[in-house]
Amino acid sequence: MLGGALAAVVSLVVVLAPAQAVEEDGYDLWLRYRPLQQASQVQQQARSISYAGKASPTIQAAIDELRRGLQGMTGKVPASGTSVADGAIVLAKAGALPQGFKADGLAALGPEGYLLKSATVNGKRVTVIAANEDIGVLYGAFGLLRALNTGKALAAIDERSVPKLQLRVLNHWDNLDRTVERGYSGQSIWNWWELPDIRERQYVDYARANASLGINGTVLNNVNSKAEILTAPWIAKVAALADVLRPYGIKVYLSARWSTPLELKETKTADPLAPEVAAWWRAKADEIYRTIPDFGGFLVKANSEGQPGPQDYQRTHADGANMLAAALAPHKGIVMWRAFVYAAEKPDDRAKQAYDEFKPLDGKFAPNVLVQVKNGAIDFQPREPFHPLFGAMPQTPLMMEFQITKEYLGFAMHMAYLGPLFEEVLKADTKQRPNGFTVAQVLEDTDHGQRPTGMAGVANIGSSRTWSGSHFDQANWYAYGRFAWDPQGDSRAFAQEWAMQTFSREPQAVTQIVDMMMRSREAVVDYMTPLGLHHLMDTGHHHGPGPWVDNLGRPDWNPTYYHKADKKGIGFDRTATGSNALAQYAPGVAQRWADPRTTPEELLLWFHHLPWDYAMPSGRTLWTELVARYDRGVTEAEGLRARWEKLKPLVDGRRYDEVAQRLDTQVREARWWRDASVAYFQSVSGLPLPPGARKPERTLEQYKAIKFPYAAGHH
Ligand code: GCW
Repeated sequence: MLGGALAAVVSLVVVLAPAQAVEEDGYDLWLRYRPLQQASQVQQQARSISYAGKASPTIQAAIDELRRGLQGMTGKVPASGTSVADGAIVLAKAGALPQGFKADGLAALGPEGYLLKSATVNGKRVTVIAANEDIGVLYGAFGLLRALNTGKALAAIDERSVPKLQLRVLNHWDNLDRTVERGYSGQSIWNWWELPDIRERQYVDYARANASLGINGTVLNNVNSKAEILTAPWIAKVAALADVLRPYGIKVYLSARWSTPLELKETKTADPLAPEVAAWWRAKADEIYRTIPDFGGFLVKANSEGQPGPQDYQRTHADGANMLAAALAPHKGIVMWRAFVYAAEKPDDRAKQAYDEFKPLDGKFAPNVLVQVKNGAIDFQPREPFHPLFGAMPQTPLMMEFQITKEYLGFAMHMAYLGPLFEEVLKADTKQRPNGFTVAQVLEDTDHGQRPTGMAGVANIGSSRTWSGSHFDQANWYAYGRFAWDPQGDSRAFAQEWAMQTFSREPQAVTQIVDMMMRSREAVVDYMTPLGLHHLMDTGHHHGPGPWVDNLGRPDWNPTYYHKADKKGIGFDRTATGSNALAQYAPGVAQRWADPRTTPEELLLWFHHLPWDYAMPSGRTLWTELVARYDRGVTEAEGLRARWEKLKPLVDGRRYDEVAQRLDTQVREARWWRDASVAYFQSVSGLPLPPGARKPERTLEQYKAIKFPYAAGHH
C-alpha cells in the first residue's frame, strides 16, 4: 500500500516538475499553451497550417495564434503555406473548401460560427477549420486550441459552434484620467494620454483574449461619461484602438454623455426633440464614422444617479434613445440604453423603479436600440432574483448587463467565481410564457429573427500584470465570455476549461480548483448577505460591512433601507402588504414568492419581513439560522484556504503564493463581515447569541469606526 502511494507521489512529481519550475505571473491568461502529454502525437497531426487564399489580418491572426499555441503545446512551430499535406490544419472559408471535404450545414453557422472536423482530403489526414467569414475562422482557431489545451484528441474532433447572441460586449468603466470606477486591477489599460501615437502590445493581447471567447465589442469609457470623449482628439485615440482591435472582430463603442452638445457649448439645449440637438448628434455620428467606419454605437446612462438625460426636458427614455438611434442608423450603429434608473425623489421601492419607467415604453424604441438591463433590480449584489423586466418587454430587444468586476463581492481580494451567479440568472424561469421562458431565452430572442440580441459585462480588466487584479478573477472574465457566446452554458464546465488552461491539466488539481471555484460565490453570499439580504456593504466604496449605515443623503443608499431590521424582525416586504415589487413578476413567479413558505430560502428576506423567531425549514429560528449562515460562510472561506494549501505541489510558486495571500485576506474579512453583522443585528434584535455561537471579536462601535477614505475603485 505504502509503496504504491509513494510511487504515485513520485510519478506525479516527475510529470509535474517542468510546470512547477516556471514562475508565472498570470499575464498569459488562459492562453498559456503549456506542453501536452501527448505532444508528439499532436505534432504529427498538426505539422502545418494551410490557407489557400491571401490571408487577411484576421486570417493572419488565426495562423499566428495556431503557430503560437502549437509551438507551446507540442514544442514545434508548424509550417504555414497553401498546400494541404498529411497532418495539415486547413483553414477554409465557404466557397473555398478543400476538394472532397463535405461541410454540411456550413451556411447555418452564420458569419461568426465555425466547424472543426478531422477528415481525409485527397487521401491526406487533415483537420479542417471551416467558417463563412474570416472571423469564424479565427474563432475556430481558438476553439481548436481550447480543445487541445483541455486534453481533447485532434483525430476525432467534430465540433460546430455558433454564438447565440449577436453583441457580446465588455463595458469598461474607465475614466479619461485612467482611473477606473469600481476597478480593482490597477489603472485603465487604455493609456489615453499616449494614444493615438503609442499602441501598446497589451492591446493586442487584450484582443486575443477576447477573441478567444468570442467577445466582439467593447465600450471603452465609463457610463458616467464625459463630454470630451466625443471631441476630435479623443475620437482619434479611439480610432487607434479600433485599428488594433479590428482584426480580432472587436468593434469599439463609446459611452455618450447625454448633455454633450450643451456642455461643449455647441447647442443651447440637450432636449432630444430640439432639431438643433438631433442635427448635432447626426453630424457627430458622421464625424465618428469618417474616422472609424465600423464604429459600434453608443451606450447611455441617462437620468440615473445624477447623470443628465431626456427627462430633464420632460421627454422619455424612448425619446432620448430614438434620437441617438436615428443619428447612428445610416451607419448601422446601435444604441444600448441602460435601464438602471432610480430617483431619490421617488419614495417607492428602488427595486421597482426600472420596471415602472421602462415597461410602459415597450414597443416605443427604434429598431437599433437595445435596452440594457442589469441581472437584478437593485445592483449587482452577491445574490439577487432576476430582474422583472426580463420577459416583460416583448416588443423590445433586451440585453443583459452583468458585472464582472466584483464591486459587491470583495473586490479582487476575495475568491468568488461568478459562473454560478451568471448561470443562476440565465436559467431562471420568468414564466412569462406558458411553457416557461428563461432569462437566457429572453436574451436569445429566437422568435424575432433579425432583432439585435446581446450581453454586456462590466470589465474587471486593468493594467495589473494579472489583468484582473487576481489570478482567479480572470475566470470571471472567461466565464462571462463563454456565457455571452452561449447563455445556456454550464458554469462548472467553463470553470473546468479555464482551470485546465490556466493552471494545470493534472486531474487532481483540476478537481480541487473547480470545486473551490464552484463553492466560492455561495461562501461570499453567506458571510456578507445570507438569506436574501442585500446592499449591506459600507458606504460609497462598498468594501466591508456597513449594515448600520442610515445617514446618507438618499434613503435608498442606506443599508438600513434594505434590511429593515428592528426589534421585531428583519427583511424587505416586497409582497402586497409591502412595496408589492412582486407584482412586477409573472403570476407563476409572483405567487410562489408571495408566501415565505414557498420562497426559496436564498431569497427569503429579499421579499419578506419576518419575525426573528420565524421557524425556518431547518427547525431553527430565523435569528439562529442567520447566525448559522454567517458561520457557514466563514467556515467555507477557511475551507478555500485549506484546500489551496493542498494544491501547493501542483501549482507554480509565484501564483500559489499570490493566491494564498488573497485567501488569507478573505478568511480574515469573512470573519470581520460575520462578526460585525452579528454584532449589529444583535444590537437591533436584542436577542442573545444562539447557544454555541462565537462572540464577535470586537464591539459594534469598533466595527462602525472602521473607515476607508482611499478604497480602490471609488472616486
Ligand atoms: O453599481 C453602481 C455603482 C456605480 C455605477 C452604477 C451604474 C457606473 O456603485 O459606481 O456607476 O452602479 O451601474 O451606473
